[in-house]
Amino acid sequence: MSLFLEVMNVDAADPVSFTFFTGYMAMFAASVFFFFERSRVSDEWKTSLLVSGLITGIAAVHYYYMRDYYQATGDNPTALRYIDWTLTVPLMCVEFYLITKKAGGTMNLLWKLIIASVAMLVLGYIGEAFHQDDTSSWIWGALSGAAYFYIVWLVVAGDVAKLANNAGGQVAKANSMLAKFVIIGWAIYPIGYILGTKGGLFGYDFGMDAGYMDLLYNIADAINKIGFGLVVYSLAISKDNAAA
Ligand SMILES: *C/C=C(C)/C=C/C=C(C)/C=C/C1=C(C)CCCC1(C)C
Repeated sequence: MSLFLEVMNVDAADPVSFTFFTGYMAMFAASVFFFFERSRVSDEWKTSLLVSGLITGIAAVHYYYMRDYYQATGDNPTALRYIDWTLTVPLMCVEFYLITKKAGGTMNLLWKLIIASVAMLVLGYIGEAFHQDDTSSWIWGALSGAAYFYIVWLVVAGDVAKLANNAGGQVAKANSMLAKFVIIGWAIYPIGYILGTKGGLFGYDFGMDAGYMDLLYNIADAINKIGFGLVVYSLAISKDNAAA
């Protein structure tokens, strides 16, 4: 067992290393699932399942490299992490667009979601990559948080929610599930940011190892990326949407 794990470049006693490895496997398996199931859903949902598989697939590739980076250096693979997010979070916005499209979801709304998510990530990256050791990291975190709350507002009460509620039925249900992921699942990231940043919250040092940031990010990624895909999948196979 331990030899196997050494060969695989995983330290089983280190929860960060371990979750990089299991995260990689989980993302990979989820992609296989979404790609195969794609052929089973009606035409109108095929793009949604493709996007779900791309989200977990892109994450799987990044996890493969992030695990190695962490194992070799013991540091946060910050750049790889943010490249992953900058590709996958806009794709999660595309999922919102696709489920509300029939009820009138516009490209304009999609762009609002994408721009807000990219702003959230760029501001967070600046805080993490350049200010992790100084107190101004909280300013970047707060600016990033403002973009995050704008997304929360869009999906809970703004245009995304309105469109989904107009569509009603399974679409409204799926949107409120996805919104819960955004409110609860996505909130894990700023917690990781605060705990992993020295002097990150109003100058208070939580004294946590930077590795805890990655541990929380890894757990959140698995919940959010696979969870989002599964919500969309259950919408696609729900009775309302059974292939005609
Ligand atoms: C698959 C990856 C996902 C869903 C990543 C989501 C990331 C966030 C919601 C990050 C949010 C942050 C803040 C709200 C403030 C601090 C900086 C961030 C970037 C960690």
